[in-house]
Amino acid sequence: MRIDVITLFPEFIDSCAGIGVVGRAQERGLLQVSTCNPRDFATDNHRTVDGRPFGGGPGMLMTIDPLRDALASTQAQAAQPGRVVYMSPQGARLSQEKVEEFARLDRLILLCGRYEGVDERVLENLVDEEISIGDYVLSGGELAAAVVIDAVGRLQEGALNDAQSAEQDSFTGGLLDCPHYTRPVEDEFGKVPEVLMSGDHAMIRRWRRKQALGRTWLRRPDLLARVELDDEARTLLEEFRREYRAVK
Ligand code: 4GY
Repeated sequence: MRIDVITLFPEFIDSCAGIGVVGRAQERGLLQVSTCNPRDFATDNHRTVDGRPFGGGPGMLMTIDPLRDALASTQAQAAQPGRVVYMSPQGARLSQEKVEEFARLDRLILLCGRYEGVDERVLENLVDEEISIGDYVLSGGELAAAVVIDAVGRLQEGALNDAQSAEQDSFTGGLLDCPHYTRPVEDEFGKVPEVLMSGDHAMIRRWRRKQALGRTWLRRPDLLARVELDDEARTLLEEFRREYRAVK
C-alpha cells in the first residue's frame, strides 16, 4: 500500500513513519509513506500558500492552487488514482472499521490543513472524504494523518506477520480489550488471576471474553449496544454483572 501525505510539514510525517511497526512495514515493502509539500508548488517569490478569508475574520486559509498542483503531482505518481482524505474535526469520526477499509486500498492520500483550514472549493472538488480523529482541534492535520498512518500501517504489517494479533485487537469484534498480565505472578500490587496460569485454554478464552464484555459494559455501553451478542456472550456478561454487583 502507498500512503501520500500533502503537508506543509513533511518532516513531521517522516519522523513518525519510520518508527516501530509502521517503520518495519515500510522496510518490508508492505507500505510506502511519501510526502508532498504544497509550498513546492507555489509560484511567487515568497512561495505563498495562504490567503486572507473573504468576509473577514481571524487567521489565514490555504489557497487552492498549490493544493491542486500538489494533489495532481501526487496522483500522477501512480497508475490508479488514490482516495483523497482531508483530516478535520468536521469529518466523520475515524473508527477501526474505517481503518480496515483504508487498509484494503492500494493508495490513500491524506491532505493536512494548517492555519484556519483550506478553501471550501478544495473540499468540494478535490477531496473524496473528510475524517476526524476526535472532537478536539489540533493546530494542523499532520497529527491526525499520523494516527491514520499508524492504524492503517500496522494492519499491512499484521497481514503477514501475525494474523491473530490484528484479529484479537481491541475493537475488532466491537468490544474493548480484556486485561493482560505478565510476570511476576505476585507482587505488592497483587496477584495474576489464577485462571490465566491454569493451562486450560478453553477457560482462559472464556475468562478473556467475559472481561472484554464486562469492561465494555462498564466503560463503553455505547459500543456494547452496537454488537450482537451470541448465547455465550449473554451468559458471560450476566455472570460479570452478577459478580460486579456482589463486590460493588
Ligand atoms: N480533530 N481530526 C483534526 C484536526 C486540525 C486547521 C483544519 C481532528 O482530524 N483532524 O483537529 N485538524 C485542523 C487545523 C485546519 C484542520
